[in-house]
Amino acid sequence: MVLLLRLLWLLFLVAAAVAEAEGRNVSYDGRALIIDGERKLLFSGSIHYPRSTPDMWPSLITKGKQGGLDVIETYVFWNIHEPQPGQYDFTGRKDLVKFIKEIQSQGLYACLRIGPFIESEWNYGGLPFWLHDVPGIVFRSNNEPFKYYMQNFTTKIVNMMKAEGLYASQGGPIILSQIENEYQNVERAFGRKGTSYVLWAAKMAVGLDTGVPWVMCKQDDAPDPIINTCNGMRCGDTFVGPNSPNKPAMWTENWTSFYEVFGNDTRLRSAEDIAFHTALFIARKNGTFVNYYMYHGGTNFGRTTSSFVKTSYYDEAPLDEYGLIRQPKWGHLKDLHAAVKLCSETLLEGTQVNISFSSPLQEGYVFRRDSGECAAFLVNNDGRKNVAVQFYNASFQLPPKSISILPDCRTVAFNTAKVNSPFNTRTRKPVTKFESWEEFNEVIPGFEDTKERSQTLLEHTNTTKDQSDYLWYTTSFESDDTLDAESVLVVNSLGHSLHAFVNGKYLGYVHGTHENTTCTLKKSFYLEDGANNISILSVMVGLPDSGAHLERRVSGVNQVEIQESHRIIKLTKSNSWGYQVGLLGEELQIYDEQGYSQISQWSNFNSTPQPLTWYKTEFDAPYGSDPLALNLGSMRKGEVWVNGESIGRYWISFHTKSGYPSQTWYNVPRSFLKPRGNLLVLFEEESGNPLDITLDDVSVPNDHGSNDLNLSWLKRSATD
Ligand SMILES: *[C@@H]1O[C@H](CO)[C@@H](O)[C@H](O)[C@H]1NC(C)=O
Ligand SMILES: *[C@@H]1O[C@H](CO)[C@@H](O)[C@H](O)[C@H]1NC(C)=O
Ligand SMILES: *[C@@H]1O[C@H](CO)[C@@H](O)[C@H](O)[C@H]1NC(C)=O
Ligand SMILES: *[C@@H]1O[C@H](CO)[C@@H](O)[C@H](O)[C@H]1NC(C)=O
Ligand SMILES: *[C@@H]1O[C@H](CO)[C@@H](O)[C@H](O)[C@H]1NC(C)=O
Ligand SMILES: *[C@@H]1O[C@H](CO)[C@@H](O)[C@H](O)[C@H]1NC(C)=O
Ligand SMILES: *[C@@H]1O[C@H](CO)[C@@H](O)[C@H](O)[C@H]1NC(C)=O
Ligand SMILES: *[C@@H]1O[C@H](CO)[C@@H](O)[C@H](O)[C@H]1NC(C)=O
Ligand SMILES: *[C@@H]1O[C@H](CO)[C@@H](O)[C@H](O)[C@H]1NC(C)=O
Ligand SMILES: *[C@@H]1O[C@H](CO)[C@@H](O)[C@H](O)[C@H]1NC(C)=O
Ligand SMILES: *[C@H]1O[C@H](CO)[C@@H](O)[C@H](O)[C@H]1NC(C)=O
Repeated sequence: MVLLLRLLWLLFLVAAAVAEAEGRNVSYDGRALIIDGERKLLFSGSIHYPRSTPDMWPSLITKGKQGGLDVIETYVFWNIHEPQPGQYDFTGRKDLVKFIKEIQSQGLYACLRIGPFIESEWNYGGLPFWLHDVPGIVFRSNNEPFKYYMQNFTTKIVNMMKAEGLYASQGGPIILSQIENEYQNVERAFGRKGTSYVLWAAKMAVGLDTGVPWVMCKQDDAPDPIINTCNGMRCGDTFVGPNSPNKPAMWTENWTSFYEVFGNDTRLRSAEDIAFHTALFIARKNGTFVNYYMYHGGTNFGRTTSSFVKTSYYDEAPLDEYGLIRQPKWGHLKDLHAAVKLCSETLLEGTQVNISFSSPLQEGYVFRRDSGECAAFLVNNDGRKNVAVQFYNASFQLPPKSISILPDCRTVAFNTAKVNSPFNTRTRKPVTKFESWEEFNEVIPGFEDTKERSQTLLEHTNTTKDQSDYLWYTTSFESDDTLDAESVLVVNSLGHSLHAFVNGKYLGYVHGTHENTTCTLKKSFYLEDGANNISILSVMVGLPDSGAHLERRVSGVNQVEIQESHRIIKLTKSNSWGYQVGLLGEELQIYDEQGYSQISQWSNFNSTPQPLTWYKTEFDAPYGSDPLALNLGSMRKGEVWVNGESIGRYWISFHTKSGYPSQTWYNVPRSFLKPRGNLLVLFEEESGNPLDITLDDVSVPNDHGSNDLNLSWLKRSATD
């Protein structure tokens, strides 16, 4: 008997395991995604795997799940996975499979936005730079070379997911995939080739046979069976809707904040505003899928940002840069999700009746099922006035610009403007001060020191191949002229910044902005008799990521002249130019253990900072497990490495309109550290002073707790 029971139990386990491994049926109709025959109303959050560290992934996903997410969304970042054609890298922060498996192990769904053009404030929009040099290539158009590489990579990713059984059709978590990205924004630039490219991309993707639906975001004419989805701030207002009655209304990017660039102040999007538009999208547009972009932004490590984008990414999201819960945003959205979920069966299976009130500024959306269940969304679009509305014989007060959610058409479970979650405040306190620094001054190359030569000024990115932010332009010219006259050196760059030296002397520095990358340096100097030497360091702050024809973008120095009282000497065409890609320190990799010891010229830093200087120090890991950040408030512009890993570019000297640096603190993941003797290296372009740098502990009180809205009473009455 016992044996028989055991046998039966064993059989049951085997059957359960088979059922587990068996695929789910993911499809859709005009109302929602359908998983195994059931319509779903899904909340999704963007968390990008390379913008955090693998040790953070489990807790980020857990906090998303606790916040009421059903789905985790990520892009796939082509240029970190295929740095050279056919050479792939899926290790460490690039371990896409591990990330998707973590989502699966926590019982959530995944949405894989392959692109492979992704924009995403990511270097070159995610495209590998080597594509630029493929003969005859035109990006994102009906162009054979581009289509070849796009199909090659997309296939690689799909096959990788299939091999690991990660599509829902195979029993895995991936319920949706995306091909291309906001293509409609640029489509017109390609004429008929744009239209045919969309058709090709759709056919190619569908042909990969993932067994789950594909979406195209911001592509109103997405070909069947691909679902067109909305991106933006206000899809409840702006979305024209699915392009077929058989497709559901989905919002793939609901921006929780804004991406930020160096030189700009932080723009905040309030929890109330996010909740309002999410509820409006669900009520007014029949929305059944909302993805928050970003739910966790994280850090743009190394040189991964696009032009001028800050190292910290969407720090204002529900989970901040360090993965700490940001209140009240996280809690308010969690409450919204709970309230909407109480309505979800009524929304998904019921029919909609609209109610009108005496003023058009108020709207009512009522969903009813034949079985009697009823859910209502009462909307007040008036941004200033509190309004009372009569609804089903009761009176409801609606605060300005708010939506009340009534899962039973009688009781208000949630109002988007009433925040129950407590506010929290992030604190940072210094835990490590660096007592001593060593410095190494970058060598300023002259024309004679360079190997690469050209009669003309070369385009910056085509010369560096994005192996470095830095490109030296050097030249030398004879002065046969009257001396002692003041001359003016004029250097124009198409982007992004430059430093100029004449005869070994530093003349100065200029930079452009995210909106206008062009910059011009004008500085006076005295010509020497005989050979005069000019060295210009052109600097980029990430490649562009948006717009048509990324392959044609140009930057770097495009004009150099010397203006004297009676004439102008143009050095642009007539002179021979010498080039050096990157810095000496980069070539020697002096930011890592092996590299820095190769430099014998390290000297103790006292107190007079010079431009273009490397600094290094060592430190022990602070106790505890709180996140850590470097306070670089005393520095100006450059890049930082910890134990050989770049934690990103910093830029303190580019102040915002209100007079502050855009970003003062820079994330140092604990997983980059060892207990003792960590190597910290900075390359400083201007003349920041490292003596005031501190390593700070970052925390928020009560990271895990939130005052949950107790909706258990409603759960009962809604199903009564
Ligand atoms: C999947 O589900 C859809 C909708 O419920 C249904 O039409 C379709 O036949 C199902 N496919 C399979 C293979 O079961
Ligand atoms: C992609 O291209 C590489 C060569 O770079 C080739 O080895 C591989 O088979 C191609 N993969 C696909 C899926 O076409
Ligand atoms: C940065 O600020 C400028 C000037 O205020 C503004 O025009 C621009 O849109 C902002 N850029 C971003 C990316 O926020
Ligand atoms: C939402 O769905 C209902 C059917 O339940 C339909 O009557 C209504 O027109 C839809 N609204 C929109 C904006 O598509
Ligand atoms: C309700 O209102 C929405 C938006 O105003 C409209 O698109 C929809 O068709 C209306 N639904 C019904 C059933 O009247
Ligand atoms: C509202 O009140 C009227 C009169 O008392 C009643 O006939 C009607 O059924 C009520 N409506 C609802 C939705 O309760
Ligand atoms: C880019 O550089 C290559 C040499 O590396 C050259 O052949 C090509 O013409 C350059 N392209 C552009 C657009 O400047
Ligand atoms: C310019 O560079 C050449 C070669 O390195 C050097 O001989 C010369 O003295 C330099 N001129 C000045 C004015 O520094
Ligand atoms: C961009 O900046 C440059 C140099 O500062 C200036 O000459 C140019 O007019 C600006 N362009 C625009 C479109 O503002
Ligand atoms: C929520 O409220 C119900 C009664 O309304 C109570 O039984 C339950 O303990 C509460 N839950 C929490 C977590 O406070
Ligand atoms: C995303 O949600 C926010 C509020 O949460 C809302 O303001 C915004 O309009 C939404 N985005 C879109 C595209 O609707």
